[in-house]
Parts: sequence; structure tokens; C-alpha cells
Amino acid sequence: MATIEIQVPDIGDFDEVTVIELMVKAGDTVRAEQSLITVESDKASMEIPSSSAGVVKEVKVALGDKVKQGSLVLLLEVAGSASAAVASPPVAAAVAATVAVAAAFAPASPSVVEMRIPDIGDFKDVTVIELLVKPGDAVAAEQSLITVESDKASMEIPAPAAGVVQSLAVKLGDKVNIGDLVGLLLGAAASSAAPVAAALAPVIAAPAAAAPAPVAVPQSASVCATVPAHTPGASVLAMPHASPSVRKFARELGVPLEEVKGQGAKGRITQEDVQDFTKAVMAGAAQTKAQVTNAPKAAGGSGSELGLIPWPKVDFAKFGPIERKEMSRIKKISGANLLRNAIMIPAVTNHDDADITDLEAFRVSTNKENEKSGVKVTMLAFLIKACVAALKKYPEFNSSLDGDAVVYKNYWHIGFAADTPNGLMVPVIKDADQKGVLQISQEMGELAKKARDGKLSPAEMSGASFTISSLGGIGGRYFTPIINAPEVAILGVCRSTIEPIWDGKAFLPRLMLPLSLTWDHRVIDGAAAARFNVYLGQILGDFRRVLL
Ligand code: CAO
Repeated sequence: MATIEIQVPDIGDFDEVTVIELMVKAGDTVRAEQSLITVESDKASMEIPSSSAGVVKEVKVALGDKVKQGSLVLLLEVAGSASAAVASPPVAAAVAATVAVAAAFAPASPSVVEMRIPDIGDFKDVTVIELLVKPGDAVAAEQSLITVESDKASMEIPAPAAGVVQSLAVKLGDKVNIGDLVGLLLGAAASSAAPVAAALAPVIAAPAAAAPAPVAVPQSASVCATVPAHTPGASVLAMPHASPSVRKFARELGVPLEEVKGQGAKGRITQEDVQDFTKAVMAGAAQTKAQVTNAPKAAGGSGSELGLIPWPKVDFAKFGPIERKEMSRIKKISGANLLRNAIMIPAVTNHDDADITDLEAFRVSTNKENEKSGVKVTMLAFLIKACVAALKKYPEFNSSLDGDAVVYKNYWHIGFAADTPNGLMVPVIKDADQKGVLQISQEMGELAKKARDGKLSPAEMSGASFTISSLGGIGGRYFTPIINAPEVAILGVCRSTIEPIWDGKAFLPRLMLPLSLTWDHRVIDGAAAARFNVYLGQILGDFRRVLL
């Protein structure tokens, strides 16, 4: 083991710079080229890398210290025997940079300027990691357009002039080189001979008022980076003030750096600030702007930011023979809708029973009388009529949420779930309030057939204000139907059975229809739902009530 001294390398024209960040401490193991400290002048910030791999024995600088070329940064224990003083990579190479490149940008027409990658030194195929502007944005001269990153540095590419971004020619992840087109700038009057020093000014954050400083873009393989330091220039004031490694750290965690409050010198964002921000968000004590924007609204929102753990990936073939079949288009579409509705609606289901003994007797006799007409009256048709009456009495069940407003509908279009070979479809009986049970039965039969044949038109499936899902023909007792958004309630019906019902004197055999009403608790209260079911049961028990 030998101890070497790590010194501040040649940092170009900067005489004395301030230590603004200590990135390692005694005992830390560091890689060759790993950043050790960040120093900052009034024009640039730079990370000083380690010339060798080793273990930090002692850090010789403190925050706020002024250092210059040759200053001792730390003692590093490295493999080997000879002790030596080693400056981090020679600065001559490190900060060569700043040669004017006339070709950095050239006017494409008097009012359209091509924005190109200026001379970025020895860096080849750097990756676009941030798009800081978008088409339509007004930019000031020297405002940063994009951030590019090599494995050693990240740099911001500035606008050659003021104007409006017409188009961007790069996207995230693109590899770019000197001269590559970044985008077109409209209404600009840039000089084609504008020196790179100016072009790169935001990269090293030259104060806006100052004459373009000699640009120090580290080019040595071992100098980590030069990114905008805090800049009084208005054009870059909005840029977060952080070192490349902190930016990288934030990017890896998905932390929006512009939302992190810097506690370091001059408001600089440190790694600790990013960690604190992450902890606060995870603990629910803070929210990112994206979380606020994407939070489900009263009646909508993306629902895509649920932060759920990933869906389990199982190799089922390990457990037995399997067959994989693609879902039908209808199942895929309805599945996505059902998922959204199930997740986003605070839904509650009330179960009840309706005595349909007399109604069923009436239905059977009506069908007997109408045998020749070819139209069979179904229980579902009676249910549709009964629901219209209940919806008229309790209009909130025939409404939709629109932001913070409730839209009450003065039409009664009733959807009914139809089971088809391709999946669930919901045809709609329009203006059910204006139609008789016979007409509804006939329309339902036609629509159900069209659904099974895959011939329903979009118009025949849209506009429902309330939906009924009947499993009565199949069986079951109760279920919890999912609301067909943007409706706010749905009635599930199961198979009726003869039950012993106490009439106060004796148990009577009555035909009871199980009802399951699911409702959106944002619009409807539990008491209203109970009343709706009771009223629906009363109508189904005695249809003369609709006349009252
Ligand atoms: N109780 C007892 N019997 C019932 C009943 C009930 N609640 N509802 C219907 N029946 C009887 C009918 O009277 C009919 O008997 P008959 O043949 O002796 O007359 C039989 O069950 C079949 O009825 P049906 O289901 O064909 O007709 P319908 O009007 O009740 O329903 C339709 C039509 C299109 C809604 C139905 O065919 C269908 O697709 N149902 C499934 C809906 C569904 O999948 N819902 C779940 C959605 S959530 O995944």
C-alpha cells in the first residue's frame, strides 16, 4: 500500500475556486476518475476526479475552502509502494476547449437558424439526456436547449440566439457529435460566426452581463464534467443548480431536479437534497408536480401513476401443459374500461330482493296472449321500465360527474349487458321512458342478436345513462357489477327463486328477484341507494305504482 496525494489539476483560467461539495470521505473506496469534490468559480463548476483507484485516507479540503491548481485535495491509499503527489488529470488537456467554431450554427434562411452541436472537445457520440425546450418555446440567447452526456461529462448545449424553437431534430437517447443539428430556431438573428465561447456560455455559466469567458470544457478523459453552475443570467436562472453527478443521481431516481430545493452553497442542489426530496415523496410528505398533475380527478385522470408493484410474471408451463390465446379485441377494449372504472370509482354495492311473483305471472300470461306476435316479453324489459321510474324519482342515479359538477340527464337511455362469443357488449335502449314493455322487449332481442353477431354499431352502444346487467337467465344470487363510466350506477340482477316470505301471519312462497345496485359514492349516498332499491322493489312488486 502506498499513499498518494490527489491535487487540483490544471483548471484553466480559473485562479482560485471554491470547494462547494465533498463527494467522498475518509474510508471511502474510489474508482479511478471518480469525482472527489466539486469546485466552483463565478463562471463554472467542475468536479475534480481521482487519478487512481484506492481508499480515501484523509480529505484535506473543507467546504468553502479556496483551492487552485496544485492544492492538495486528499490522501489516497493505493496499491503499490511508492508515495507520490499526483495531480488529477492534466488540466491543459482537461480544460483545453473553447475554440470558436463558426459552423456551430448557421442560418438556414434569414429568419431560421440551424442550431447545431458546437465543439464539445474530445467527446464523441454523446447521448442526449435532457430536452430543455420544445417546439414553440421562446428562448433567450444562450439559454440551454438540451443536455448531452458522455460517460465522463454532461454538458448543456445553448441557443445561438434568441428566438422561438421551430423544431427539434434530436430526441432523448440520440447520440450526437459536433455539427449535428439540434433544431431550428425561428425569428433569430444569429451570427454564423458566433464564437463557441458564446455558444457554450451556459455550459460554464458565464454571467450574463460579463463578456463571454474563455470556455472551459474539460476534455480529458479523466475530468468529470462541466455543467451550468448557478448563473445570474436570466436565461438560465430556471436551470437547477447541481453538479453532473447529482444530476445523474437524480435522473436515476427519477427525481425532478427543478423541484428540489438546494441547501448547498448558493442554493446548490446536493446529493443529500435529492435523497431528502425522495424520502419526503416516499413518506407522502411531499408530492412531485407530476404526481399532483396525474392524481385522479373527481371524474377523470390518467390513473397511470398508481405505483403498484409489477404484475407477477409466471412461467405456467413449469406447472403443467398450457395453451396461449390472444384476447379478442372486444375483451381487450372492455377490459381496459373495466379496469379504469373499477379502480377509479369509489363504488359500493347494495343488495336487495324484489318480490316479482305477480309480475312474473303477468309476464307469462302476456306472453301466452302474444304468442302469435313473435315478441317475447322478458323480465329484463320490465326491469328497464321499473328502473326508468326509479331513475326519475332519484335523478342522481341518472347523472354523470364532470369535474366538480354533476350532470343530470333528462333522457333515459338504458344500457344492458349482453354476453357474446367475443365478450361483453352493452347495447342501449334509447328513450326507454317513451317505449312500452313490448317495444323494449322487441328492441332488446334485436340488439342482443346484433351484439352476438358482432354487428352492433357504435351508436347502438353509446349514450346510456344507466345500465342493467342481468344474469337471471344463467343463475347466481348476487354479484357486484362494475359501473359503466361515466354513468354513476348499474343494476345487477340474478336468477329469481321461490322463497318463504313472512307476511305477518304465515310464510308464503314468493318469487324473489335478487338485485345488486352498484353506485358511485362521489355522487350517491348509501341512504339514497337503499331508497332506490326499496322503490325499485315496490314497483316490481306492483307496477301500478309507476302511475302514482
Ligand atoms: N330469473 C329467473 N329467470 C330468468 C331471469 C331471472 N332474473 N331472467 C331471465 N330469466 C329466464 C328467462 O325468462 C328465460 O327463460 P325462458 O326461456 O323459459 O323464457 C331464460 O332465463 C333466458 O333468458 P335470457 O337471458 O335469454 O333473456 P334475458 O332477457 O333475461 O336476457 C340478455 C337477455 C341479452 C341480457 C342475456 O341473454 C345476456 O346476455 N345476459 C348476460 C349478461 C351478462 O353477461 N352480464 C354480466 C355482465 S358483468 O360481466
